Amino acid sequence: PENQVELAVEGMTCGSCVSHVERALLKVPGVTTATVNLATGRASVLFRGSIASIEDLEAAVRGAGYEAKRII
Ligand code: 9UX
Repeated sequence: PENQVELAVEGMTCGSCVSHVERALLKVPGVTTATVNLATGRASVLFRGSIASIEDLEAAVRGAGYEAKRII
């Protein structure tokens, strides 16, 4: 089954930042969809909960150079 989570992403200032975060999330095994909104600073992620954890998602965002916190 797929899980959905919203992350608050801090530190994005341009459209390329959005691409960086989306790519980082999509590289995490189990992630199927990652949509990042620059204006709201939010990332919506669909992932297979048996493969990826929310911690994995947060770590990926941080690894790309941004801060992430679960909000929903
Ligand atoms: Mo350009 Mo957005 O360095 O960080 S990708 S401002």
